[in-house]
Amino acid sequence: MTTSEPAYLVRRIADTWIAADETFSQFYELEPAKELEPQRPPDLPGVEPAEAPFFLYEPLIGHRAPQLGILGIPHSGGTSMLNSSVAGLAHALRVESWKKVIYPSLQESGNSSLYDIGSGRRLLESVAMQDWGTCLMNEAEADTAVPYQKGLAAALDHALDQQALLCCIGGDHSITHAVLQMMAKATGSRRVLVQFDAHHDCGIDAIHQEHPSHSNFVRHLLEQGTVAAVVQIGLRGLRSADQMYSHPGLIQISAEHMTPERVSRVLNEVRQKYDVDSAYLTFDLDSLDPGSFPFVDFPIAAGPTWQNIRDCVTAALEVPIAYQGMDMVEGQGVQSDRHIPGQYELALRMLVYMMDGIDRNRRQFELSSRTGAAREGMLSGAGVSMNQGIQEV
Ligand SMILES: [Mn+2]
Repeated sequence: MTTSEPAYLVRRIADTWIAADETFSQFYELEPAKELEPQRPPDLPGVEPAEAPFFLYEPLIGHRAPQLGILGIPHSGGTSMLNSSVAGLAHALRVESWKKVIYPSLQESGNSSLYDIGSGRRLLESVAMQDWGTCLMNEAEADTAVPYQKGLAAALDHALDQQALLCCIGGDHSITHAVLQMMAKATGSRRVLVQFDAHHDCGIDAIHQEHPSHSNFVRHLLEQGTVAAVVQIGLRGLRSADQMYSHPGLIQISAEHMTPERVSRVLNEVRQKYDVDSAYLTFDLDSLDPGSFPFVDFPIAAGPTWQNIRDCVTAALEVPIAYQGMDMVEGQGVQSDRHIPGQYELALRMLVYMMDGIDRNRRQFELSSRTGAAREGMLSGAGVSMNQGIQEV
């Protein structure tokens, strides 16, 4: 029989702090200590802290600074759907996440993680994450395109300062345009947008096309040169001729043709051909089949399976390009926090895979950037996998 020891802090009730061992089979009472107090979210102007954070998880003061910040952006001003509830997605996912509690580790800057008992994978184990709260909507700017500008700018600044990645949760898909426009970019840096979506979001509309919206922001990003290339994955459905769009920087992998291998190959080709050195991931929930997740404003049937799309997201994050942030958008809000449809668990599960994957990506670059030579070797060697590059370090 192995001896057990306190591994996770599970509760603070006044001066009684409770810890559990690795398997949650034994519980212990701990002496309160400064380093075991929670790290409070940063005080960001224009951002309201969450009433309770994602997964009820708070890193401890003794842990390292968070390297993945979660930010809600409850904006629906960029959608064409009347009375859309997509501003409520971040809240719905946060409430859903409270059913899957993650506890901070007592030994090191880790946590009790989440298990996907379908795939057998353990997720988020070493991810130093923190819920930063929800952007406040500036009523005075409600008619402008970006009424959440103040909060988003503060969160992006804080992320840059802490060398953390930002995970935004929409809102409609127009938030991706604002995030990419406001996110700092080194001079000469070239970025690729990796987009999971059923639609191409490149719409042309004789009247409204000057305003970036959820259905045309990709065209704006390409024409402004905000991104060097966009790789769209999961597209499907019929379009009329005037709904088609092409651009030298637009690369598409349809739902029928998407596989993890293809995503990997195309992104590696794009990295070389367009000389990109950074990436941003955006996940539109309508890329999931409406049978799996029907709570979107513009569903398109015959989507990929959950396993395929998850494996494609994972493959996209394994490509040796440094991701600088990500978002999830276009899911509807819920009527009542007490009756969240079961499908929201799937949206949350996808978010967890994205967070796990982007943190792996971040760590690969953190490791490799300690020795510039290793990074050079990794980035220039076609066909050299991330793992080989890292082992050389
Ligand atoms: Mn979209």
